[in-house]
Amino acid sequence: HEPKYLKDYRPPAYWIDTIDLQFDLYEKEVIVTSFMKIQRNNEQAGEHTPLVLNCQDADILHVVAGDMVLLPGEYERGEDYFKLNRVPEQFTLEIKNRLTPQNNTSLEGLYKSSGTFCTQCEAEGFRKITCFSDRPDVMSRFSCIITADENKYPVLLSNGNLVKKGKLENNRHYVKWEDPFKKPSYLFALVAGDLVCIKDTFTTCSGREIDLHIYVEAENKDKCGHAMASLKQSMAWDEQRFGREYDLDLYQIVAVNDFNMGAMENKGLNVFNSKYVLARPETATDQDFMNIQGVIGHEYFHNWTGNRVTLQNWFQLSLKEGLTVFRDQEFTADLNSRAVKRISDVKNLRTLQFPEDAGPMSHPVRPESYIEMNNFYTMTVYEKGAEVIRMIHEILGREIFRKGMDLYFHRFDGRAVTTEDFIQTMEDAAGVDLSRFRLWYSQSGTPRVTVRRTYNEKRRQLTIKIAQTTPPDHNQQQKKALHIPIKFGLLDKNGKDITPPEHHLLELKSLEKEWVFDDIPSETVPSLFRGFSAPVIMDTDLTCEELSFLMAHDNDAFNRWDAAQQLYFREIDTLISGLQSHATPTVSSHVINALEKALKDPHMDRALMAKTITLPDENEIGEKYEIIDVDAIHSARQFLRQSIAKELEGLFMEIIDSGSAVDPKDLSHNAMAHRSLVNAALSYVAALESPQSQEIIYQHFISSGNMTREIFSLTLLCDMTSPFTGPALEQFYEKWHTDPLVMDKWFSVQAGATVPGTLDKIKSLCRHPDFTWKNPNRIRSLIGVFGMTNPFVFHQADGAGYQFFADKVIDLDKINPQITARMVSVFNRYKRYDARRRELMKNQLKRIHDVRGLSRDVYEIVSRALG
Ligand code: DPP
Ligand code: ZN
Repeated sequence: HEPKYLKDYRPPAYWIDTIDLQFDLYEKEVIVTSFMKIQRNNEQAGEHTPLVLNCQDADILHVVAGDMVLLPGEYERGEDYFKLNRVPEQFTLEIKNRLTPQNNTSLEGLYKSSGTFCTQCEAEGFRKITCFSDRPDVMSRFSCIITADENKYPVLLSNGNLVKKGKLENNRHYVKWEDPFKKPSYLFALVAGDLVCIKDTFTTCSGREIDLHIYVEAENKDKCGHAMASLKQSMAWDEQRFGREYDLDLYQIVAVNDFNMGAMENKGLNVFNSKYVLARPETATDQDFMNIQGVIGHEYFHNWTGNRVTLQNWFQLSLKEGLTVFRDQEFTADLNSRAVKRISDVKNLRTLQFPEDAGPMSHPVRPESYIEMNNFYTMTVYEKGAEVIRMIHEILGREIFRKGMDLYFHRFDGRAVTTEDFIQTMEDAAGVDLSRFRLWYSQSGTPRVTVRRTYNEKRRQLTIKIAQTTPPDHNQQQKKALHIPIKFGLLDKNGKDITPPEHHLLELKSLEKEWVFDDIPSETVPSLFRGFSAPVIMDTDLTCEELSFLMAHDNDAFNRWDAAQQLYFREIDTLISGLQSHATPTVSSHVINALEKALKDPHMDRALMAKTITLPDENEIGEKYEIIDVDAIHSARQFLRQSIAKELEGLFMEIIDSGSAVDPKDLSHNAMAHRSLVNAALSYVAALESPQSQEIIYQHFISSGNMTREIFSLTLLCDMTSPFTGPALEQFYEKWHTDPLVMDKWFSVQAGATVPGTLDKIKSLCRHPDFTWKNPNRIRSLIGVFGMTNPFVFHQADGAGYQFFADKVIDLDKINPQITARMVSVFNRYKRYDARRRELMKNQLKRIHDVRGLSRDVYEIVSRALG
């Protein structure tokens, strides 16, 4: 398990200009024939440089170089490579090999999902299909012939355009696909199955008509409307916002049930986890609808940021992912509520990326080494990477940023490039110096930014001192000052914005800096990092009164929400200290007052109101502490929730009653916003734990009319000890047991409960006939939810949660290493718990580490955690 290093990158010794593939698909095996035109890269290699191709699991049957048949002794075959010691400057190479996709449970390379053949090649899966230079800087023109039984596999797809098809003997048929665009092997795709096709078209800005095809299993035919509408929205948005037009005449999406990731942007043939395609209001929540729109957009936007301009090597992953996440965030923000989108993204970043960046897996946005590339599809590369792009956007402004993007596409279309190329282009387009800014790509860790004020009454002068520090970690012992953009505002005591126009953006480029503002009235309140303008942890000297004021008056919606969050954190912190010293807890009146004011605000958007009244979750709260006291956090949060519920019950009931006015099938922003507010109110009412409140939730459950209401009320019922819980779970099961995506939710709500007996329940659910270790969505919905989002049960003091989890990790690694590596990361932060839990978790890590034949994926995570 040797690491690869960015510093060792060299351009390839050989180019592969074209590759013509043929796949003969049979029930027991697949025969792959590959015909490549190879050309030496004279800048890197000479006549003595061997040709080395990546090759894993492939059973080689036949090799022809030029017109010579090579016998096994005439080529070298290692565990993961194929080698020819002497080759001419230009030659052709044909390799025939055998695969057994039906035994491939890793879901990487060619595999079968519910009877459909499909591929997943990113990052390094193409080498599991055939021998190739499986690296993104080798770009080739691909063609692909597929032959298969016509009854079992009427649909045969690959990248690009269909150029030929016909019948063969023995009831078989064939197709030939050609992709006119050169691409790296990670963008290759093949699908063969018995699927139905939903068709539509899109006319591009230059008037070309593009065929849009979505392929799904027949029973899902009526669940594709939203995905198709989202695809058309994506195509139109990329034209309007970035001037990018689609390039092929056909865009295909296939939904499969078994998929490790969310979706994959293969050129002209996206393969999707069915979770991000299929939706009807009865089966999918409003959040699912939003996620589908976002992921369809994300994969579509990759056509320019990723496919047309691709990566020089995998260390550059954020070049396409950070940029494409930024683009999909903007897409969602432009089409829906910008503030709601920003709040969800920041919450996600704080709950998942900040901890990653403070733990053993911490790495820069551009990592410097990896053992298994799949482990670096991280929150840091994706979400922090998107924040880095967003900061550039903030510094340059929208128009100059667009100018930079145009130049980037102009310079690098058809090429494999680096994050440095991107930054350089932005500098050139904008005429700015981003030399210090580049540190965001190379330095890991979350900066802490401290803000301190002094006000001189006499001179009416406000001084704001801002300082930054990033804690040292295994990547860098000494951290440098980053270039941090701070969107800024000043509010006078009536809430009027009095920001001097030249100070809407403060740029901190040193360890500390002071800004002095003249002629500022007393009681002026600053608003910092508006819209969360940089991915930092901020520490201010704002009082609770000032936070309540910002919550009511800031003209930045994100900061209004964030002020509420800070108030909750402070309150919970006080409650936790109280619990730890056995004092009688009480909730401060200013929190209740601030909430009441927000709930009575007639102008506030309901979706924002829902976000504002929702308390931070237990993982988010834990993040604030050096040593995480899971029990105290759970109790303090519960206590706060119950106290708010008791004080404001009347208001919550009014909101719940108003919910019946909304059509459950309406997917407009207003309807979704209303439902999210009703759910937030229901959650408070559930906290009352009275027989009446249980009755209200149950009534809500049986009369729901859509999945948003149905699953939320079921979640609340599962989290209480109530006579309604069992019957509700049974009714839900009866109604939905034939729909796998809905069944995932049924598993999740039970895995996330904090009532006594939850761990035993989860153990028995592992033996449920509908549970399977072969389906990533199912594993994530039960084991993933338990490990990642249920800290109270996972960290139960006797270590039974850890033991169970480690047992499952060890078994699952033999089936699907990629998913297992994700799961095992829950142990990464064992040092953040008390001595006893720390020891218990460490023991499980050691136990996993010592398993014979552990995958590279899991080995890398576990050895870093222990290291
Ligand atoms: N399919 C994954 C994504 O789109 C990896 N490229 O992010
Ligand atoms: Zn992506």
